[in-house]
Amino acid sequence: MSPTTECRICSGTVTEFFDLGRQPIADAFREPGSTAEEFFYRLAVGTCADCTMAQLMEEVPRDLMFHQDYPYHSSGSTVMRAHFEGVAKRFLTTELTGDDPFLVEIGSNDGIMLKVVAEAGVRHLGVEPSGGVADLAAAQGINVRKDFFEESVALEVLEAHGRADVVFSANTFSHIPYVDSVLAGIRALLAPNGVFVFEDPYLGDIVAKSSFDQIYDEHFYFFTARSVKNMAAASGLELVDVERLPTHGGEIRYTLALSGARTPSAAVRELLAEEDARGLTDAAVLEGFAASVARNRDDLVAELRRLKAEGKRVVGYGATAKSATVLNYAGIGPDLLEFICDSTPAKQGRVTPGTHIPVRPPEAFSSPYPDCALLLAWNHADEIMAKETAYRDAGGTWLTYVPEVRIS
Ligand code: DWN
Ligand code: SAH
Ligand code: ZN
Repeated sequence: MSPTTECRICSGTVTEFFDLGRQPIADAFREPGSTAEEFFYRLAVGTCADCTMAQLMEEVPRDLMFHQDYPYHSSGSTVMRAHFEGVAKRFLTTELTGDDPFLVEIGSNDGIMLKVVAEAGVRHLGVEPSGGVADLAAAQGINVRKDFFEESVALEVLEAHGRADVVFSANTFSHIPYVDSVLAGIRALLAPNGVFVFEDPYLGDIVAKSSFDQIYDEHFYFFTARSVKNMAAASGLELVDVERLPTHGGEIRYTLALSGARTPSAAVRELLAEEDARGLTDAAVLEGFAASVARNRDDLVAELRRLKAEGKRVVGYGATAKSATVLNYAGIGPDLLEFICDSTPAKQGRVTPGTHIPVRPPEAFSSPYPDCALLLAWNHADEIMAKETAYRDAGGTWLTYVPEVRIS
């Protein structure tokens, strides 16, 4: 019998379909030689028989993940900067054209999106609990409240600033287990015709691409149109639009409105029908995913061992949060991966959680180039390949593991 737990959305029964073992906090990069005890939990994922929501079986306390030293800086990718500039500009010409509009962002990080809204002189507020990244946004003139978004915070924002025309959240709503409080807060905060728009990794893409490393402590939920529709309905909100996005390996931008305020688009109906036809959250499909991930892991370890036996130097590229899952699940340490290069100053000079692989600045990559690079930031492949053409010209190869293990 597979383990079960209670659904965080509807109290139904969640049945586990995949166990990724004992895992550390994905973004807890450590000082080398630190003797402080590492926090570990069991990373496993299941789906609810009633509302279909895919979710983690265990919750990691939020303060252990999101704090002053949270190291992920959204603005580290040029492609993501352009993406969020596009998001902001679209809001500025659609939802934010009324009299003195107001936008709230949940999880504004270093201000990658709000910068554009602030520069346009539009009223805005970011709610961001991680102090270091919140300070980076504030230093650019962006209004930020250092807090976890929840109902009580939403009511204070409402009191101080009035109703919001848009509540936006990227790669954050899926990080928050206590959805009832968040949606109650959003419902109170939204203007009668306001929208809650959020972008998060799509379970349909994770399954199709075997991108199992999207599963880690911060990613508590794995949304589908069906599960989001069910979740929204329970909170007096309605799914009125969906849009597939290429970001982070395949995401969906969901738009919720107050129930009855807007007419759901054809795209919602079409995606629901597509998910039903695929049987996206059926046990057989999810068990097939788990089996293909286990194969993927075995292939990756075999490839790294082969390269090592041939005396080849292999390094990692991009010390992502996702890489904690793949490295710990596959047992890949400094014996197989010499170091990982990463452009984020807060990660450099540290070692990876659980596996203790050194993280070095990008310059380490070329001095001298390795024989092979494991592309851990596979979702930024185009951007990274474009800036590292000299590596391939020098004979270097890329090792990828999503959707399958491949050297190119
Ligand atoms: O959902 C989340 C996403 C948005 O960001 C968070 N829970 C945490 C984080 O996840 P991640 O660390 O897996 O995200 P990325 O965007 O895949 O991380 C890319 C990493 O690679 C960063 O550490 C920066 C680095 N990088 C680099 O060294 N050179 C990135 C690019 C584009 C580069 O050229
Ligand atoms: N929106 C950015 C950041 C994603 S990283 C982007 O798409 O790149 C996730 C962010 O959510 C972190 O900055 C984290 O501090 C923040 N976060 C986590 N829990 C939150 C909560 N309950 N309320 C608001 N922000 C939260
Ligand atoms: Zn449920």
